[in-house]
Amino acid sequence: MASSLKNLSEYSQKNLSDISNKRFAIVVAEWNEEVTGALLDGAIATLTKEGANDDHIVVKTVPGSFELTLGAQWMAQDPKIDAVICIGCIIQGETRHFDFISQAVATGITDVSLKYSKPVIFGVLTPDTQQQALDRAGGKHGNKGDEAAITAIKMLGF
Ligand code: DLZ
Repeated sequence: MASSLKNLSEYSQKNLSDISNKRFAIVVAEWNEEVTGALLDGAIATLTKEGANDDHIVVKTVPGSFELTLGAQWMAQDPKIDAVICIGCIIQGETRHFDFISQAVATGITDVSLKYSKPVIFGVLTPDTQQQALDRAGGKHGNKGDEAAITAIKMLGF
């Protein structure tokens, strides 16, 4: 009966779970550093605001988004790490690099998450232009690094 159905909001977490004992790894791509650096700042600020201990956040860089998957795997295989956040920015170019890298990273991150049965968050922007990326890295559309951090916290409270 429609009247007995709950609204989705009744199932979702009312408050984010306690993360003071959780350990996070953030893997960040150096390509498009202006964007990924801002996303990283957003992710760290949000984790800290939500109660993560500074000492429980480890940050590692990789050269480009293509390398995020292996970096995520190296972090996820550490039993002390509870969640991994991958941050990258792949800008649509004139070559097919964009398609290959985006597809590989999305699939790779999913595989790592399932392999280690822990949240591995896809904090990767795939905009057409650098301006669109900046708009989502602390600009007019907010900071997707914040959202990646919130996603990790929500998954830890599953
Ligand atoms: C090669 C390349 C290109 C063309 N564009 C991007 C990009 O927009 N964003 C990004 O994170 N990385 C890019 N890369 C680098 C690849 O991710 C990777 O580092 C190299 O192909 C070496 O494996």
